Amino acid sequence: MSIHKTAATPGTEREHALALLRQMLLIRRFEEKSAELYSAGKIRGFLHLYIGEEAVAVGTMQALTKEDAVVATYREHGQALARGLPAGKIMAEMYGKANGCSRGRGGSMHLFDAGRRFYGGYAIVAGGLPVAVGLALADKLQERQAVTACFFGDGAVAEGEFHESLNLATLWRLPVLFLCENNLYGMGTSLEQSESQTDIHLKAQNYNMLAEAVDGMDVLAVESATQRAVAQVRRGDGPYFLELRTYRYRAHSMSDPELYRSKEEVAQWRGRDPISLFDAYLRGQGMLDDVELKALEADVANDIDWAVAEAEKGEWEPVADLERDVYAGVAA
Ligand SMILES: Cc1ncc(C[n+]2csc(CCOP(=O)(O)OP(=O)(O)O)c2C)c(N)n1
Ligand SMILES: [Mg+2]
Repeated sequence: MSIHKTAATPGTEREHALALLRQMLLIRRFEEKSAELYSAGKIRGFLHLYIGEEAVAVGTMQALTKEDAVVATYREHGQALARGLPAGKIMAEMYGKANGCSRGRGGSMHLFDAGRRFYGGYAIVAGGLPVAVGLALADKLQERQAVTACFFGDGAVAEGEFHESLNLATLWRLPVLFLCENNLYGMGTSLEQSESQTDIHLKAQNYNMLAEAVDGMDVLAVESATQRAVAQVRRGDGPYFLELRTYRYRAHSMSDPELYRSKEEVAQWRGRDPISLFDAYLRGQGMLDDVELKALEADVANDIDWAVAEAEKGEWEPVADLERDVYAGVAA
């Protein structure tokens, strides 16, 4: 592990490191609260938690600027928070309130914020990849110096859109950063049961792009690999692919009895919890102590309280707006 300062979090090395820790804690506490609110019936529909994968969203996002675009999946609270969407707008969205980032029409799986170039939130597995390729094509044609970062799971590899998107991105030398969150499972199916080649970055290399695997539990490893990859993409020679090896500690969604993996396996990965790992590293460097951690946790808890208050006080969209954004008419 070594700390790199970036434009996203300027300041001293220690300030940068604490900002990374704070972002990971914010995601973790936000999601723990979301699970609680889901059980209380405040959040409905689907809810897919990112707990265990925080280092991926936080580490990658450090290498992006506000001109860059982001496309994510239905497990995207972490990316949205790390991109800077206000926690209150995300929570209000999950409540289905009109002050949510998608006006309460998208819910947990469809967070969106065009102003921050955060283009979803896709419920369809691999659905975001062609969108990312299209965004990058538009940026290239309009000569904007932007990179499109596209997150997707290991499950997306089985979809035709994955292969079509990688192929076109190389062929047209598009500025896409493909970020595969390999958490070893697509719902209840393990990668080993579904793929003949489980080293996913090797598949990407077949499309003639630079690709590598990264320890997705180590926020600093993720950050430095992404910085290298983004620098390469910005050179204009085409896409780059990172396979981020990670693990989700919670079930696939809120209605999953988790019969497909052993408690021992989960415990083993919990031993490499990205937050605990980074906490231990920072203490070893003399950059963190109990007092500092307590202050960070209190600060994050304030943000979560504020987010829930925003969602609680938000209004429901009026019934009169029911047909707003509905484009199809009834045939005469
Ligand atoms: C095209 C399509 N097929 C099936 C589904 C049902 N489905 C929802 S999540 C999921 C698993 C995806 O796993 P992965 O891409 O590894 O992401 P993870 O949930 O592990 O983050 C599946 C099959 C879907 N949403 N879209
Ligand atoms: Mg997966």
